[in-house]
Amino acid sequence: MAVQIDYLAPRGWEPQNSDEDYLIAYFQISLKDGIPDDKFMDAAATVAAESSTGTWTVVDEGPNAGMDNAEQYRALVFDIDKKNKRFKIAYPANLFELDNMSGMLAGFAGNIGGMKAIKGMRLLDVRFPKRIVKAFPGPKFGIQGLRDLLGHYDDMDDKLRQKMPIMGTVPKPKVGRTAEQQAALARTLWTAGDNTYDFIKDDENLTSLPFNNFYDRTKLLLETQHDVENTSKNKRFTLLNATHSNFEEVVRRAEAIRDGGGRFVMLDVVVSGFGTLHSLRNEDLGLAIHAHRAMHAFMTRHQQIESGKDIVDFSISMLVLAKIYRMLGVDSLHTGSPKAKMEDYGESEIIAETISTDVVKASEKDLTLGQNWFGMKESWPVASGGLHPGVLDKVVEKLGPNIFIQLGGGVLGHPEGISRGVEAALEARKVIAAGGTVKEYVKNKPDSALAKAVELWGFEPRVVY
Ligand code: RUB
Ligand code: CA
Repeated sequence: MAVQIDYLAPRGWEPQNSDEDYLIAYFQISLKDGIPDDKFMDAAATVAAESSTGTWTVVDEGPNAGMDNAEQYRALVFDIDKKNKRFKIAYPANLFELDNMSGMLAGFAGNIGGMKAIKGMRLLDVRFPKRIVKAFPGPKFGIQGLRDLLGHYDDMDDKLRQKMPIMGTVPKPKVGRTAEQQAALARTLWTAGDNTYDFIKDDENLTSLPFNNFYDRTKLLLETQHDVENTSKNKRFTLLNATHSNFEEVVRRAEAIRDGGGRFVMLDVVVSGFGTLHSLRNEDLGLAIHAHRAMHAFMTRHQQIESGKDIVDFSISMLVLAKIYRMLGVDSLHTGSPKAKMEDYGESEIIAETISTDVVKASEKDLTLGQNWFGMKESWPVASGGLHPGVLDKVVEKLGPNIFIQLGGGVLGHPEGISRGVEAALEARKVIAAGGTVKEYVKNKPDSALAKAVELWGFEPRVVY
């Protein structure tokens, strides 16, 4: 781990004007068995070296070696927490090509994952400086923009409207329906209850299949959407999955959505890659972008983060990915729902806050450096996975009203059928907006669709194993 430039900041050093001049990354590492703890500082310095201007050994320092720039643009380790083996690294912003996410990631989240002296490493968070935030497009619509697109609740006063999440369903079985059957389901969802259900969304593995072709589905669903809109006050969203490994086909699909009068294109952003998302956003087709995040767990999942023990795997937090996706321009992003996954330490709350507000404070408890977005539009957090009407007040309490709530099984599995499932979800939404609780409501209305949902599923989310 010999390095000739000093990558450790002097004791007590903090970056000045950090949001102007530095990208800050926050790491936790553990050392390989057999490597003594006093090598921790060397390991941290090597992370900074390898991810900025250095390498693992002393190299030629001759007149053409670029040592001056290497010194000037080097990253510095600071704020070291030896107990938890956490540290921060300050990268001078100009070490990076400001509008190139792939290039940046190859630095601060690149080769360092292969360091042999390290047993586990997690990139906990990254705080992007103003000039990098400003170099990216961000979401096209943001919180208010999507509410406007829906023309939602025109007859209600604005206050009530701001208290209501946007609600919709992913068909289950996740693959099975033909395009015609999916359009029929959309009509059922949109016309149930008081006709205010907002969206239907493709599931991640429904792309263009022999029995459910993307272009047929797009045409039929958007026709159904427009038909329903003609007879009700509210606009609707159809989140059509344009994901394809060929970017030209992604654009063709997005154009078909635009030409059919759609408002949203869905992209599975992890499997598609950062470049595809950035480029799709730059096509600026007038569509909002919905981000599903299948495969993220292969990057973000970890063990023992809070236990005080050594971490044993290599990962990048969902918080980091979520910040990147906001910068690249998603209008809505799956961010998890409280308690619905096996591990839960409040991560979905901090991620939701981070993508949907302008200034997020740093917090040691949440393992976040915070973020100033300098006016970039917000992305809507999508709470999904194991949700049902009985739990919605808790979800809104934790995540706030500016969220998408996706209920797949939690609507389609209602004991009295799909329409009653929608009714139950809409009842829950109204109760919450009025400041009530689901518990109270079902006590007073034991025959309501919501009460029947609660009889089956209770008041807690279903843990998705
Ligand atoms: C949920 C569903 C979504 C997952 C994705 O269905 O199909 O794909 O929520 O996971 P259901 P995440 O409502 O029946 O559980 O939201 O964590 O990315
Ligand atoms: Ca799914």
